[in-house]
Amino acid sequence: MSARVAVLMGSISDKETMQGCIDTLDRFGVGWEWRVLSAHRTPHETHEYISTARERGIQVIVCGAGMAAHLAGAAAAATTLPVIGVPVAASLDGLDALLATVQMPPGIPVATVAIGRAGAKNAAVLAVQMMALSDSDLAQKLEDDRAAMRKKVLATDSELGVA
Ligand code: RP5
Repeated sequence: MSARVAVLMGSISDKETMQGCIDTLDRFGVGWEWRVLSAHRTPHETHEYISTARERGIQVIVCGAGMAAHLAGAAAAATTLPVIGVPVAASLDGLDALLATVQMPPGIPVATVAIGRAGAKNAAVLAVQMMALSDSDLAQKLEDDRAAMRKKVLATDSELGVA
């Protein structure tokens, strides 16, 4: 399966958080590749990877980083592919990463999701939603996923019972 989503993380210490993204992409049957690349520690390699992503068939880029989280912003600056940012809680409960990821200047957006593993999962769902605009199989999988979630919540609701 060829990779359609690139998942980048600023450090191997972000891997546990970003695993949620990978697992969710697997659940939708979407091909991915992941790399450890840092806006600060490997700026040249990051730019090289991002600026050639489109020609390698990548459609969406997900970046997870903590602290002064500039990876998603640096990626967005180097491509016109959509970039989704996952703030990782490496310090200050992830508030530093959230602000660094979300506060992009006009013209260079980063679609920023929730802090941590919930955000990593939602980054994958959002990437699938973007690709589903031109992929009816993925659109159906999204509908099925919503239906499964609804069923699961209603099952737990009925299990609660009454006094
Ligand atoms: C960021 O700094 C990384 O994304 C990571 O969340 C944080 C800490 O990195 P390490 O010191 O654990 O490599 O660049």
